[in-house]
Amino acid sequence: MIYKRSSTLFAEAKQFIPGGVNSPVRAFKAVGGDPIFVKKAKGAYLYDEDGNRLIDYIASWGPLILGHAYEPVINAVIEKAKKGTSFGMPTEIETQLAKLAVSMVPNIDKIRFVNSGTEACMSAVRLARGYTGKDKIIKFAGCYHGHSDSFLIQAGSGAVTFGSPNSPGVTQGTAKDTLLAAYNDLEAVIKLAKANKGEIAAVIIEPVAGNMGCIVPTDKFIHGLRDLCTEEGILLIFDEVMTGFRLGKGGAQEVLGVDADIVTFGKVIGGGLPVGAFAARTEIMDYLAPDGPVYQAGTLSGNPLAMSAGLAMLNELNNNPQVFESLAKKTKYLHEGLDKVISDKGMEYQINRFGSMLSVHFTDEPVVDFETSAKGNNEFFKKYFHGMLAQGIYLPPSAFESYFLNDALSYEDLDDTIAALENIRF
Ligand code: HOZ
Repeated sequence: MIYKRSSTLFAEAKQFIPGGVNSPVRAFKAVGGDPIFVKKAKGAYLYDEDGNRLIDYIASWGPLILGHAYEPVINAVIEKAKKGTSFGMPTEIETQLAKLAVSMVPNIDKIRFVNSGTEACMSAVRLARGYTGKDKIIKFAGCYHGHSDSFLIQAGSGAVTFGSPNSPGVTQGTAKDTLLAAYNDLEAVIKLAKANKGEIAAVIIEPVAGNMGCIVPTDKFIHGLRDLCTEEGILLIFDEVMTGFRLGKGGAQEVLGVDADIVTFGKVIGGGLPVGAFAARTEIMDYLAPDGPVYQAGTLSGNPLAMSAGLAMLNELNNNPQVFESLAKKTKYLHEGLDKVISDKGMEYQINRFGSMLSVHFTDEPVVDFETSAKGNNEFFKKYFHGMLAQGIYLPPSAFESYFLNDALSYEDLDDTIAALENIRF
């Protein structure tokens, strides 16, 4: 496949946009080469500026769970746009989406819409601090909760891809309130809670991590966190930006059987438009302005186009919950196919999977946290990524990102993907 026009467009973009991209991981720095510029997409396929068709495994990093340009979502947005694109005033559709989301997700009574997952997590932590009257938070190395200051401490995703998990520009003052533990290490969290007794507002976690590859929590860890938070009066925040409305109707809370105190959303809840949200029980949410003292606001929050995409998407998922099973089956099929091919090649590797999230790691050790994820052989990963790309398969361009399958993928697409791997020489 030829990617000439993409390279030309990238060279031009670099003159006017830092690094040529508006989100670092898109720049392909972790895998080398020039990024692909997309012209359009439909169903499971991306069509790039050079006229290539690619089977897509990132689905815009998660939102497009039913495939690209999904008709009910597109039609809802078009109809809404004809009536105006932004008012900065309340609209009925915000309540419709709120009502539906609250009915699908366990343990939440009210939800506030924002524009991105970053905003959702940033606001959730502010709310937790205001509600508890405490300052410190605990996060996990390799978990990514967006790019607000408190979270850029051992952050996953693009931050760690570029070797800057701690960003300049985050003050010592901010950093000192973020305590760090390793994922799946309950003892470490217990120690932090004891050493900082009465000072911790919240523990924030990706309940299934997707920003250091896909990492699954052990039962002991995730249930232990819940118990610890309850005992210590700490709020447990589930960052379900990736997992919400993807692992099941009720997200990771439902699938793992653990109740969080505050839940954040993004991606699927916006159906491919910029939406984030955070939600909790009434007593916590009523701490938010205008009812409570914790301030949070935004001109484009609850934007009608974004709400219409989110509502159409959640309606589809709510009415057809078998989609989650279908996706999990397809992901298992892909996992087993890749597994067989890589093991036949005699390589050291791990494949992690949960629901419709998956990641491939070239290491002999089980990948259970950031440290074990970082041991992956990036030279093999680069060969794998470019070998697949050359055959029209678009994978996340970093070993620290998860695949997000979409239900438009056919078994033939999955077979083509597995066959493509067979052709790669490492
Ligand atoms: N690191 C983001 C996903 N985990 C990438 C988002 C993007 O580049 O669009």
